[in-house]
Amino acid sequence: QNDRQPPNTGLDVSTKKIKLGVAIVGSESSWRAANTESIKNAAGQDVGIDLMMQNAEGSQDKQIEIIRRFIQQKVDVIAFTPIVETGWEQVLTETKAAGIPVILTDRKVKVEDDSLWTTFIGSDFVEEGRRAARWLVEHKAADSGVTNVLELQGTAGSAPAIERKQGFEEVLSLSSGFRVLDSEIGDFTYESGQALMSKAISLGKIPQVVFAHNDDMALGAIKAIEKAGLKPGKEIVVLSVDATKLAFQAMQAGKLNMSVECNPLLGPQIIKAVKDLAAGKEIPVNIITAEGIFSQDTAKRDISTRKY
Ligand code: GZL
Repeated sequence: QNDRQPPNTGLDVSTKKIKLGVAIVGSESSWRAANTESIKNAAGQDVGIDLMMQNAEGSQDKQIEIIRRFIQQKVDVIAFTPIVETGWEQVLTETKAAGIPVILTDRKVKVEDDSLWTTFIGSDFVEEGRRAARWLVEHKAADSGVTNVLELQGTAGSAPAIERKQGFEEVLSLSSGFRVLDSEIGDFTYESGQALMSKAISLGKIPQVVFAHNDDMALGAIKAIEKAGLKPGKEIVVLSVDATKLAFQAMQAGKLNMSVECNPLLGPQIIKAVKDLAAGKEIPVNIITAEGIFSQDTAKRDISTRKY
């Protein structure tokens, strides 16, 4: 007597797992490591998800290759963080033709046809840039004359770099006491922050303030400032974004003045969106994470509550 198939009730009673393809940006920062871990953990805790995660190691071409492989593997949903904003039309046209919904996590794309992606889960980077500038204007009364700011940008063409710069300069332009003397392009790594800061110092262009687009570049810049015999956080004000544990440690040490929170713990929201999609539910087009700002005076108190 072989097992009888249950009558086909028409309901999808299959226990088929949802095949989720995730194309990770790379391993450029401690924020990224926390973001990747959050996605892995959230997927791993859900028995209904079969996670396939690939790392593009900072290359858009590799990320496109990974997405094409997911299409061949007939995944049910693709979630990825576009390394840069442009160059996605072709591959997203292919995912749409394959009927695979795409969740943008952390960073956005710029495409003509926004039906090529289903939802965005991440932060408001323009507001993060504004918050850094507002803190500066509120906490650092400009010295006599104009206070010069060195801006260390994240990966060229990436949404966080473009939008943090936009927000920072929008607020700074409202105050005559500050100006961005130089804006250099880094790549969110410690090494790029250190190299760009060393270069500015060796050219004799020592700023009163450094605004780094993420903590890893800020920590690299702090290293360069110390190597030049200067005191970061005192002789040179250092501002940053992400508010990782490393930033809290630097703030406790008095070397970093402030970091705007950018929440990497998107895993649970991504998995919920994936399940809702698979269940045919409507999901919001934008899911923006709530964030705050942290500075030296609260770093000691807050560090114990931090999860990344
Ligand atoms: C922002 C994220 C940025 C972080 C960096 O959401 O894309 O990339 O600020 C990370 O630390 O490398």
